[in-house]
Amino acid sequence: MDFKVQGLECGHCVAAIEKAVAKFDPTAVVEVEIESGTVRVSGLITETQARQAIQDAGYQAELIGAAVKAERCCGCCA
Ligand SMILES: [Cu+2]
Repeated sequence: MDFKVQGLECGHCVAAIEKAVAKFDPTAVVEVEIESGTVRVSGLITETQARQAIQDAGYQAELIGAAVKAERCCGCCA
């Protein structure tokens, strides 16, 4: 799953997020793209846990898939 995360600036931010995610799932793979502010989390960790982990590290996380889905809706279910 991919998250849009605000405030990512350097390797320390990445390390903080990796550490927080590892608390929930030590085998999870975290890929961070600082320039776009994207964090990809793969593993057994759930979306709720991953979001919680990123927030525990001090960042706001928004699931990208969900946002795209909402934007693409025709409006019938708004
Ligand atoms: Cu940083």
